[in-house]
Amino acid sequence: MKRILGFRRRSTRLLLSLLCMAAVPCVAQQTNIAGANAPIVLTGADRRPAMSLDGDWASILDPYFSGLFSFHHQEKTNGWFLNRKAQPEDPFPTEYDFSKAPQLTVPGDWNTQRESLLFYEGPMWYERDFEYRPKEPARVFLHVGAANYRSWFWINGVKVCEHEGGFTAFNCDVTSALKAGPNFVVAAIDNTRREDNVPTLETDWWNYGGLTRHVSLIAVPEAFIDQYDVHLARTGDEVEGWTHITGGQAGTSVEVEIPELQAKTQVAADNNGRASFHFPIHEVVRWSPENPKLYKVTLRAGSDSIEDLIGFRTIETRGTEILLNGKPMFLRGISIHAEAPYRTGRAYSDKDAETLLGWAKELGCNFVRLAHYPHDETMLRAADRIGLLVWSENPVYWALQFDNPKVLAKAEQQLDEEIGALRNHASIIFWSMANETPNNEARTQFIETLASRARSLDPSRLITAALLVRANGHSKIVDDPLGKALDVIGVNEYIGWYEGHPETADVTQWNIAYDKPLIVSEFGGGAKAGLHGDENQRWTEEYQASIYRHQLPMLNRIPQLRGMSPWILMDFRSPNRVLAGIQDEFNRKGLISDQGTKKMAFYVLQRAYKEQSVGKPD
Ligand code: GCB
Repeated sequence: MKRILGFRRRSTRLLLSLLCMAAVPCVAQQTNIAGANAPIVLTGADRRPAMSLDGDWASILDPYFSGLFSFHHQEKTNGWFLNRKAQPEDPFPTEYDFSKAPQLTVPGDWNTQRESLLFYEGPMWYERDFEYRPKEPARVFLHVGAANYRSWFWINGVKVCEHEGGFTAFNCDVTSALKAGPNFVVAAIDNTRREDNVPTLETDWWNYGGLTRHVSLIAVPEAFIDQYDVHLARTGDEVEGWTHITGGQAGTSVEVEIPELQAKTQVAADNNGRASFHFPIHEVVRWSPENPKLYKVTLRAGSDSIEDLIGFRTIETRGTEILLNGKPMFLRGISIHAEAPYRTGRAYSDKDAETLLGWAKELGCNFVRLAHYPHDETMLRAADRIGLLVWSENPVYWALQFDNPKVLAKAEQQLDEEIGALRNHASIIFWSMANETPNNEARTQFIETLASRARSLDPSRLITAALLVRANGHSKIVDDPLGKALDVIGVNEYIGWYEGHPETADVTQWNIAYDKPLIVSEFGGGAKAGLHGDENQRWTEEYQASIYRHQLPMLNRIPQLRGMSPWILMDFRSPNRVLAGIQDEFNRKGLISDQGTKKMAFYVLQRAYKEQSVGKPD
């Protein structure tokens, strides 16, 4: 039987290679990832004219990944990326057909689009037809806002890239694969959890799979600006930064202009395509949560230009203070997952961002922790616009394989993509390196490597991480050696939920080994919206409110406390949370239910924030 199958497959392959000889696209499809096919980062991708590929895509569920791998697990040359249509004269059966397959909407996770896919983890194929009319000699990139977790892309049967990491945007060069007229794009997305992924096997959130954020085509000239950084220098009297040009020549002139400030400079790119600049600015209105002023900034290089909206502010620490625009401040925050309000699923839209951040504003926040991975750029645009300071986080969560160099490389790649894409958002003040990682040497080295990489990529921001805390009786001890590598220490604690009672906070003392600003980046407890009872009864709104009431005075006894981001704004899906009738696969620590109902604790925190009775008043 095997033999016959083997023969059949070999002859099919032979036939297809003959067919392919006549069709140019088949030639390049064996190119592998990284190297020439590695996707690139485009800063300000959402500010470029784009042709949207959002909408309905055909989808084929492929749990054994037989569309890509042969029965001996070799990558197929005649996989489903060819998008074949069976012909009557074919001597072999074509066992897939995208035109007959059910559809999935992009952007969107597959889990919440079809009931049978709620728990699905594995490969899924996507296909979409589109017309393309080239305008002028240009390079074209397939922009993918995020594809969770691993993804492969083909245009007209030609492989254009592979990518790993579920929460960062990437751009595949599709110039030579596109043709004028009808085209098709095929993607395979695999959200299988693996031990050597970032994040790893265990997380406390839903592993939403698919093309979870916007997809588009972006055309740029032959020589184009791929990345840039424009920010206010810490001296406060000049703008500094750089641009990088791909495909240009040394000496290419780069112009940066802020028309409203009548400020402008011109510099030349060096041999590496990089042009650094700094120029004085006067009477700039500083960006702040109270006045989130954004300026139009235009960058021009050769025939390429991009206009971004950028706020100017400084952020630094002095002793245990966090200074925004030179002034000490207290960060009244809340943690937020990229979980869509009302409809559940992965958040991606302006509306999702405005609802979530609107609630944070209503709560009295000036700060949000966007946990536990980089959020969609729409969130950062909204935070810039609305005026919320942001903690942006990479998915180094819990116990990765810290001694595996391949895992480090994956984390570095995701960090590069996060910073590369998001670095011009005034709202972001912290790059967070990790969440609740185990205290051991391999871990410390791993995260120190990431921290110094983040510092060299972006010296203008502060580095933080959410650490675990040790306990000794009623003392909480913050002495994780990772603290040395951080500018701001984040700590998570669950007094009243995973340990003790809400009142335990009344007798808890804090012992912090670092003379640095401290943020309590998580505390909280679960409550089912609408469940009322005694304040000693778990899962009631009263119990959750009691946790908050006892936490706030305790936090006020920590002299170096400079902010907080309790866990969490809204209930979110997690497969770990199985208690029927209460959790039903949702983490219920939200101050608001997934259907938008505010719980009692929301108002406890809102009052403390509005009255500024927690932390230092402004
Ligand atoms: C934590 C994690 C967070 C969880 C939370 C919880 O410490 O950082 O991801 O969701 O606890 O609810 O247990």
